Amino acid sequence: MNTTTRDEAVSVPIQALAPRADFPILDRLVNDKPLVFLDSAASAQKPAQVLEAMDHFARTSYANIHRGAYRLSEEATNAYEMARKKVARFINARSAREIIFTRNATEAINLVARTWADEQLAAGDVILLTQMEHHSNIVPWQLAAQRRGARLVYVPVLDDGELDLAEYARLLEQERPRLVAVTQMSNVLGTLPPVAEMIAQAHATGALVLVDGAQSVPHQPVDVRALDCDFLAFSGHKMLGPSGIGVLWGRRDLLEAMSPFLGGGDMIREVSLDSSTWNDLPWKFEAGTPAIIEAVGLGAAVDYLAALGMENVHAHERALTAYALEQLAQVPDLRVFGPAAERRGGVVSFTLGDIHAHDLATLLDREGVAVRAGHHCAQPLMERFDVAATARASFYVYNTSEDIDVLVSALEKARTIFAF
Ligand code: 7TS
Repeated sequence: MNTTTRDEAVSVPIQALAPRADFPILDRLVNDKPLVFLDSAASAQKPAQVLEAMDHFARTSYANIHRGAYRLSEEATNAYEMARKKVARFINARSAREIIFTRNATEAINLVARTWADEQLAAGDVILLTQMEHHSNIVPWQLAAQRRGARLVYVPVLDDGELDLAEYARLLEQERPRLVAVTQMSNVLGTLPPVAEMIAQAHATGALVLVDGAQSVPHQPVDVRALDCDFLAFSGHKMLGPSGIGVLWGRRDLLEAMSPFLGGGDMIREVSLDSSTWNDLPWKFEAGTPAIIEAVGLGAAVDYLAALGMENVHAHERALTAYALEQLAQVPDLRVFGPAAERRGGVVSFTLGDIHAHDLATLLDREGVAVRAGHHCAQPLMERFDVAATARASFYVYNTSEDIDVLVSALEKARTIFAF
């Protein structure tokens, strides 16, 4: 147990992992205070390298893709497909054909729910979820279950914020689910469920596994071959890339067997008035003009993260989280949710006395500190912990221990304003 006091800890500050100068927005003031951005779990800030890659592409090579023989279209197509290759390498996919660009993680999960689930599930089949899922990994399955007459079963969350893994094993045996859909990191608790083991267990009972990587892919090495998952969903905007682009990775045989999600241009091979045939992977799932500029930005974000090293990103956030938990423990009346530092990613949810989380976030904003407040799109988890809302600080490559010091001072100020 680290017994460093706050003053001692400040003497060995944790520097940002990425050069802060790469992130122009971090220079701005908010309410006349320097911005302290602690909401990267909602969406991350963008380095100049990403902004410049998109700007350069739009200024020099932009055209619609897969559209014929002229030079610009060819350059744009190459740039778009190069981004796909970078993403494939980033998660160690066997082939770029397994990478489907979507709008975000939410759309990636909906794609699987609308195609694989609608085609494969029969009445009475079970989808196994967990109580810590984001609404994006609950609602699409509710809709699919309604369409197919399937049932949803949830793995409970323990008081310490961990999944009840004994119950998981029991539910696999008892319910024999067709699909397990689980987050690799809770966006509220920071919990890192042992997904590799969970996937092996699920496969042993014949279930497929979709991993919600929205909070994991941006923050730790994720290798789809080592994990041996069947689907992985994540969003560009949480990993230093632009909004408007996300990824579904899927096992090639599964993707080949699935029907298209949306119909339209680019996803077809041939269209007659009565019927159509489908394009090859991955284009079968990319109807219409995709997020071309954003794909280039995502490719640049992947380059940026790969250069930092995902092991380093993870270690940096673990250090910040350990420091934050230590410091927050010294704020009276502050309740932190979730596991110990060594068992979580860079997310800390908390309440302070009975101050409403939104009021707390507003007070913190006055000090320039941006945190998210609310149910974090995880209402079942809020209910599990019997709270309406929490405030949440989350960390990324540009955060420092000084950011956490500012947060803690702002929380102390909030306490005095509410005069506990
Ligand atoms: N899954 C998890 C675990 C998430 O945290 C989020 C977004 C999503 C899926 C959906 O991602 P999207 O890009 O499709 O919206 N989480 C949050 C959050 O915690 N605060 O804002 C968005």
